[in-house]
Amino acid sequence: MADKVIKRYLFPDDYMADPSVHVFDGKLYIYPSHDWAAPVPEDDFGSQHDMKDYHVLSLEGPDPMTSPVKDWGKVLDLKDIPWARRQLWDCDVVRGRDGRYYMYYPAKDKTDIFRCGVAISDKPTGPFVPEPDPIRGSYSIDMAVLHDDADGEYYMYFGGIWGGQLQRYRDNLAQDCGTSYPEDGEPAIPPRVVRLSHDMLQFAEDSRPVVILDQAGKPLTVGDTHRRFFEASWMHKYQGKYYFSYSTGDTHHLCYAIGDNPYGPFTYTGELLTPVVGWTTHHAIVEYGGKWWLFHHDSVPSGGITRLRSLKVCELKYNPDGTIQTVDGID
Ligand code: FUB
Repeated sequence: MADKVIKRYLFPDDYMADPSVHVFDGKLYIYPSHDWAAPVPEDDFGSQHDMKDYHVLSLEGPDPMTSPVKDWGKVLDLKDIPWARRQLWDCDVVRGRDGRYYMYYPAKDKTDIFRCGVAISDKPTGPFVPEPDPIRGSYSIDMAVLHDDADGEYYMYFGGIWGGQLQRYRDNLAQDCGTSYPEDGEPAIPPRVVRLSHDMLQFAEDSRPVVILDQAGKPLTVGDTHRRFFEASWMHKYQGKYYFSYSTGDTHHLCYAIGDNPYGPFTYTGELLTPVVGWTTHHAIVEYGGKWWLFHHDSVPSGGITRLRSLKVCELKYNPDGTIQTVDGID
């Protein structure tokens, strides 16, 4: 049963989506994708999401439901990234060991393959200076990074099927046939997790599959489209447990699965947010001011146009057993 929860459109001045949200030194920062009315025909690869830059937003007060939101302007531009050709999709930003801020972002390279870039700033508000090359061995989309307080390491979660190109890879190797999906009864294509190198600029190891199990301990299958992973990874910790959350893409649910360590496996636990208006759904979960918040997007303000999405926020509540109360995406 989904709860009707009061929500706020965070930034009516512009179309933004895919929020990643962090609190640095007590202040809340939002790192969204920057939507625009790109004149690109819509397709199943998401070509219509032809974003060209990133902005940073910050919350100028204690309450996400009412405090002003400040736009710090353009902090990274596609034209300044030597290796990238198009489509700056969902990014994330963390504070590194050296106190600088590291942005991880997907973009298609000159051969139209998604890679992960890194850009660095002295401040959480940018501007971010891009590294000249993408991370070696990186692929697919939707990077989200956990700085784990248990061991001090940084773990990146990534991947997305269909337009996100994750189906091209098996065990980190691109397949000759390009695109292939397992049969409906086989285990679903998993997102990936990888520990970052000490200098934050490369992978410290080969990425591993993020396995999502059902309550009986079996991996979710390809045909289980209302629960299996599609895109939009996010990781947060609650009472020592690791909550991996994601979108089911073509069935439009935001779901979560719980594990005991950053690598998983994770057990499917439930739905965070029922489908919103617009094809994509995407989110971040963060604790701020003693409460938990769900940041996400929908396409209501644009009248349902998929490539023009708007940021929203609402409170997220846990039950005493650690499960999350489902939020109604339509209100
Ligand atoms: O914004 C482009 C893509 O749409 C993101 O990478 C996906 O997660 C979906 O929200």
